[in-house]
Amino acid sequence: MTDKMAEPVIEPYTGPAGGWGSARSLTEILLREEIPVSGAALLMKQNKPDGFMCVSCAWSKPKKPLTFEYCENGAKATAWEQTAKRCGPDFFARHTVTELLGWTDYALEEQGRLTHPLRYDPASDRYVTVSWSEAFAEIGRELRALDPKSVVNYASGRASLETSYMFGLFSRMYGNNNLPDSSNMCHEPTSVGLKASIGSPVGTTKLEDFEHSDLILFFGQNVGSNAPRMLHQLQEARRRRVPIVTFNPLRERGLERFTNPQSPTEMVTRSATEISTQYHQVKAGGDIAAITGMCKFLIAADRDAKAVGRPRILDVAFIEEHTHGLEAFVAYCDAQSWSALEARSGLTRSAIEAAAQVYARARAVLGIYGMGLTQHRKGTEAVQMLVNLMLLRGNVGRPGAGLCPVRGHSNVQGQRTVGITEKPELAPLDRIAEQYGFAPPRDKGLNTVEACKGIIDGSVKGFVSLGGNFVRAIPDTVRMEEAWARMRLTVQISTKLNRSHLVHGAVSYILPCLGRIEVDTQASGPQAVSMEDSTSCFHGSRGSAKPVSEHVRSEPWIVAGIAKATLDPNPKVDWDGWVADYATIRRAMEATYPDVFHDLDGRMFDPGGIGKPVAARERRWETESGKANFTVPEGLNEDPDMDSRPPEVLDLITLRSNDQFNTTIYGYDDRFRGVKGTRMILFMNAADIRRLGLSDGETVDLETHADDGFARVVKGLRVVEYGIPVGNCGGYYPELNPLIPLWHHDEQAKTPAAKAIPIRVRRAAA
Ligand SMILES: Nc1nc2c(c(=O)[nH]1)N[C@H]1C(S)=C(S)[C@@H](COP(=O)(O)OP(=O)(O)OC[C@H]3O[C@@H](n4cnc5c(=O)[nH]c(N)nc54)[C@H](O)[C@@H]3O)O[C@H]1N2
Ligand SMILES: Nc1nc2c(c(=O)[nH]1)N[C@H]1C(S)=C(S)[C@@H](COP(=O)(O)OP(=O)(O)OC[C@H]3O[C@@H](n4cnc5c(=O)[nH]c(N)nc54)[C@H](O)[C@@H]3O)O[C@H]1N2
Ligand SMILES: [Mo]
Repeated sequence: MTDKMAEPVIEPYTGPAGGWGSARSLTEILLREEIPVSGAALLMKQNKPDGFMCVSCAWSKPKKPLTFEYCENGAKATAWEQTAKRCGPDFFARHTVTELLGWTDYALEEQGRLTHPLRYDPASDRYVTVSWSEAFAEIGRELRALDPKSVVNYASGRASLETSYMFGLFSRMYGNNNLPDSSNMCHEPTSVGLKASIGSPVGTTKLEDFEHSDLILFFGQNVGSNAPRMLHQLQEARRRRVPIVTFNPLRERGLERFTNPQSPTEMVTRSATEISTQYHQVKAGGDIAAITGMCKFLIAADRDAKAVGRPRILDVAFIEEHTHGLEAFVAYCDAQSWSALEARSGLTRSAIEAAAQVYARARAVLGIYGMGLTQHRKGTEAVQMLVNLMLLRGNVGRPGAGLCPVRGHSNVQGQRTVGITEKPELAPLDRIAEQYGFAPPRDKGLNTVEACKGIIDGSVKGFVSLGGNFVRAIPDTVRMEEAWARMRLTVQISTKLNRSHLVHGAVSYILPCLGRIEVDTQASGPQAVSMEDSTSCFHGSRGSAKPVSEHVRSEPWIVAGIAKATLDPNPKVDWDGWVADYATIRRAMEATYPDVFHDLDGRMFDPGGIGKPVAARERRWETESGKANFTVPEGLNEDPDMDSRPPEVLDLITLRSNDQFNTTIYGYDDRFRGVKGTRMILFMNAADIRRLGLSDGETVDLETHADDGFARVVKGLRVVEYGIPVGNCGGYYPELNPLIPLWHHDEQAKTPAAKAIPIRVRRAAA
């Protein structure tokens, strides 16, 4: 099936982020999902205390929400879930799985919400309807027959704290710690890097810090598309004349200008707030070099100040009392030459110094970052380099200052908090053992990359997915799809049809679940769930839309169903009681994590949420040294092979458009980047286009530069001349995932390095 697409149009976008473009884009999606205007009233409940928490990004929910506390993309995510379209038994009767494999991601999800539990039927090559009891009975039988170590239980980051707690417990009672989640592809370098550097694996910033900050640094996060509600905090900061210094290879519209669609004055006068005051188009993978340059400047300036008795540049008192390792870090910075720093970062010394000068003057600095820092082979070191910069002036653990990793999925951080982790040391296994009277496995489980390796080598035979679209989101798509189909069992708990359902194992189930916006009624009445946002606040969420079908079930109900069918009964785990009343799950969570969830059930609807204790925010450093650590990177490159590449090899950045949520494609426009009607795009610098003998608008193929014996090719991309550094190019995720070798990941956190993939560009054969 082909999508109904107009001829692609590429023309520079001159408008701001937000504004009328945002209002138009939202109207289009409400119409397309056939949502009547009255249905749009649901949006009024989004991110409100006593309403539901947005299913899109994890950005913080304020204490005093705006009348419309949602953004263009959050509203699109709600519309996507609330759609009037249904993907039911008649659809699966009409289409074989082989046929559906030829459909685009867009076309698959556009069929609407899944309505019935489905089992793959090899005889007809179709998914057919089954009863829930049949589904659980066979899944249980299959899981019991498999070695628990050969099964992976993946979570995608959207499911609630309650469901995730049950899912983690199920995995451990079954016998493994194979609990990767989407965080493994996302902010794992944050969890690893921040933990080692400051002792807390999460950001130290709270929403109120935005009101006290006097400088914001922005590294590799595309706020306009991926966390648009943050634009309100940024706009407020700009009104107070707070400078915003951005490092990003692309000039992203949301980081340049914003018109608040909720401000009638701004909309009518078409006025916009300038967001970034300095914009540094760092090369992909050049942040370690850029930040090293800033630190080098600060250290030298501090020496000069000290020599002549002027106020110091470094926060000497903080460093003395709270940090470890400054000396080695200073030696490292001193040893780097400006020419190397310029070459690796792609920025001039004066540009780096300009950023450092603003930083040196600021009292309270926020360091905000996203996938531009984490998705590199040295992603953890890049995160830690930002920490170094912040430590030099004591910008951690005081009002207005702090590290602010912008998390992805709306509960991805919370899933880690309640035990979705392959690292046994991160789960309170002793307490779990005592609480539930069983011996949880103590061996390390599989993370995403290890799970993929296991699927390729055949050691992973079963995969249970709590949401997500794993096979589409991971690297090396072509190799992985082939291996994926060799698994014995694949079970997907999902809301919409996606490619991971179609590249199925021998026994394969799709279990349709309620989304967060829907009413979830159990024995004790309508239920609420909870989640954790990007600033470590827990919030309650209550759905109000009518469930899509009488056959769909809630995520806790489905997890309990699988658990009961698989495990021997355990009198200490009352799966049915939990499902009947989710407050009892919250009480169980509180018993496992008494310091974290004190009275979660009583307080989760408090305006602004309940803050989780974050030690580093209080300047308590839970590290081995007992201090905040300066760390020295192995080298300046975020990819150790960068220097040895032939000149025709470019570093490919995979990006999200303004019209997608991860592998969910809402449409084919990327308004802010001036692209309409296609996603098969390659953004290139004009000089590279000339140098490689290509021209703007031409069709090209890409091949990965790697000598591991695998040809990785994506064909048919249109060259678009774009303001991107020489030597870099950009295109869309997930279409370009077949180009990422599985081994191309962060060395420490194992996050796939999706931001600087070495590729060659070839003119497409005529
Ligand atoms: N609407 C919408 N919202 C989303 C999502 C979505 O797909 N759609 N996804 C959610 C998820 S799971 C996540 S993790 C977040 C992702 O949100 P982001 O962290 O913003 O991730 P990306 O879209 O991958 O874009 C990263 C940015 O980094 C820049 N960049 C690339 N390489 C480098 C580099 O080497 N250095 C620097 N400094 N910058 C670089 C890119 O130009 C881009 O602007 O958003 C979440 N929110
Ligand atoms: N090249 C490249 N690859 C990347 C990235 C990149 O920047 N570049 N980013 C990475 C990142 S940051 C992430 S987080 C991963 C994302 O990887 P995943 O989290 O695995 O993928 P999603 O696309 O978010 O999952 C979409 C599916 O989730 C299901 N779903 C939606 N809502 C619900 C719900 O409420 N409950 C349940 N049970 N299911 C639901 C729907 O069926 C939908 O089809 O991709 C990673 N892959
Ligand atoms: Mo993510």
